[in-house]
This record gives sequence, structure tokens and C-alpha cells, in this order.
Amino acid sequence: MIDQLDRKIVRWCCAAIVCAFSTCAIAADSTTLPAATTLRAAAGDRLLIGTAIMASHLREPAHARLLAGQFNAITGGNEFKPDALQKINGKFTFERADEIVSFARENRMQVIGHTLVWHNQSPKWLYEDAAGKPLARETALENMRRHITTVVTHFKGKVKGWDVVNEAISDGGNDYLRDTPARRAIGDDYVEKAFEFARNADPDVELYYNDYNIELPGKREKCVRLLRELKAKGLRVDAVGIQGHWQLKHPAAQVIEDAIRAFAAEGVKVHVTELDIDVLPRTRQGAEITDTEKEGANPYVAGLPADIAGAQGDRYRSLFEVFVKFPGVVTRITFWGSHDGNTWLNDWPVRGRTNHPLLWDRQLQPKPAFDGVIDVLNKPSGG
Ligand code: 9MR
Repeated sequence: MIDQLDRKIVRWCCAAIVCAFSTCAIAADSTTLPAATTLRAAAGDRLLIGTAIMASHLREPAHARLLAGQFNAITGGNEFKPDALQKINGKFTFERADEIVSFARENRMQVIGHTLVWHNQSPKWLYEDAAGKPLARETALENMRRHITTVVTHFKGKVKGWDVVNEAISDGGNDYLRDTPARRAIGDDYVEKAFEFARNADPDVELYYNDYNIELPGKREKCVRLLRELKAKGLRVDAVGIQGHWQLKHPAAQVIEDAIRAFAAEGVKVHVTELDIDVLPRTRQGAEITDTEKEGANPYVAGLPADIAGAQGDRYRSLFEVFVKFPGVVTRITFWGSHDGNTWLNDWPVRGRTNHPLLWDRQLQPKPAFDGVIDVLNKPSGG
């Protein structure tokens, strides 16, 4: 709201200056007004533009200024996950997540909670015994209920919405749900139970289902099925989060557009929650990768060549052109990080590479990727 106001004030001042100094009558329509220079100002109040951060970034002054200046939403990259909040059964540790909440409040940013139930970065005791066997259903359910209830209650009024369940859908062919510790202990209804516990803990907080590759046909249909099943049980899902860990050419913008349309038809909002555009080859993973393969897989150590940076800018531009076609449906776009020095893609699928997936380079300078995004947001019809 205030961003929109800031922008309007700038526009009014500029319009006044134009009127005062102009000898001929120039209509001060939006095309003659200066473009916003930050993502959050360009987005105004029609869209949340977010980034994933770590609490440690807040102690890096230039980085923290960039985050506060550019974004109106933040997601803790790790700080709100089960192993960060309740590593030891019954001992809740909110300090780092609370730091993120304070930073957001000081800078008029919304906080997105990520995530309540996930098969990674969750302590084993939640759903397994010491020998790795699934806990009895009632014990696992009670562990999940207590985690969700305590966490959602702690952040009541401070977090706009929660990724209630992350990555529950199976990648493989006909399998529907992923084989996870929570599912093995509780059963297929662990997803609906998670949504039920979250809603009961805070009826006002938004509830999201978040996953990767759900824009691709196959996983997309499974996600639609999940939404329908949750709805049939009387549960509320406010938005689907398409993670958006994408590459220069894959997936096609049309595929993403089709998925947004398919999810919107189920009556939910669509968020893009972990956006980045990988510019490196997706090599084999794991320890068996050879040194030669590793070197070949790391071609831009000295910097991103201008043609690739330009192609990445075009890619971001065309993705945002899709997103702004859906005003009121695509209501948040969150990048998974801000500058290239700080992205999980420097360590995945091969450790120690030099990747360049984000809008700012390692010196915090905006890349063509930034121009691609802000140009679209600045267009009068952009959303
Ligand atoms: O960005 C997170 C990284 O710091 C962690 O090491 C990693 C561990 O799994 O998780 C990263 O974030 C993931 C997110 O929580 C869920 N979707 C995939 C993201 C990238 O792995």
C-alpha cells in the first residue's frame, strides 16, 4: 500500500513539474512518468515480490539494504523449517526466525512461513523411532499436531501464510504421494491432517501447498487431485506454490501459463515461490561424478558471459509477462535468494560451482535479469 502511495507521490510531483515547466499542454499519462527503480515500488500493492533470506544476511549491511529496498515479502530459507524450530522434541527455538520477522516488520515486508511438514530438514523423531521404524500413527500425528500448533500459534499475526506441506507429490509415474516418513507413520491423510491442524491453530493465516515441477503435466494433474481431495474434506488451501527452479529454456513459458490456469480453475491463488533460472548444465548428481565432468559443468567461474546474461534477462522477462497476465490470481512471486553469491544452485547438483541464477551479481549489481523483471512490472498494463 505504502509503496503504491510512494509511487503515486513521485508521479504527482513529476506531473506537477511537467505542468509547471511545460509551455504546451502535455498530458501526464503514465507513459510519460518515470519508471520505478525497485521491484517493490514497481509491483505496488497488486503483487508481493519476495525473496528467500537467511538470518545471517541481516548482518550484511549492503545486502540487508538491498533486501529491504527491493522486496515487500520474505521467506526464511531455512529458519522456519522443522529442524530449525524443534530439532529436539519439545524444545522450540524461535530466535533466528524471530529475527527475520523483526526485520520484515521494520521494513514493511510480509513474512511467508516455510515450511511445516517436509521430508527434508525435519528431525527424525517426529515420525520415526530410534531404529528408523515409523512411529505408531497416533504418536506421529500428535508430534505433527504439536509442532504445527506451537509454531503457527507463535507466529500468529506475524506470518502472512504457511507452506503447510512441501513436496508431498511423487515425481514418479503413477505414484501419487511421495514415500515420506510422515506418510509411512500416519498414512495418506497426513497431508489433510496438516492442513487441519494449521487451520485450527490460526483460522486467519493463509495456507499453501508448495512443490516443484507441478507445472509439468503429470505432476500437475496429481496436484489438482490433491487440491480436490482437500476441498472435498472441507479443508481450505489458499494458494498453490509453484517453486519455479527453472532453466534458460525449460520449461516452456506456455507450460507454466497452462499450469497457472489449471490451478486457478480449482479456485486457489497461484504463487511462484522459489524462482531462479539456472544457467549451468544439469549434470549427474552424487559422489560418482568425475573431476572432468565437474569442470565441464562449471563454465562461468570468471563471470557470466554477456550473451547468456542477456538470454537470462529475456527468460525472466517472458516469465513475468506470463505472471502479469493473471492479476488477482498470481499474487506473489518469490525469488530463492537475491544475489548469485548466495544461491543453493552453487552447490546443487554439484558442490562448489559458480552459478548465476538470480537478479543481482556477486557484487550486488543488477543484471539484465533485473531489467527484464522490472520492465514488465513497470508497464502500465503489468498486472
Ligand atoms: O535454500 C535451502 C538450502 O539452503 C538448504 O540447504 C536446502 C536443503 O534442502 O533447502 C533449500 O531450500 C529448498 C526449499 O526449502 C524447498 N525447495 C527446494 C529448495 C532448494 O533445495
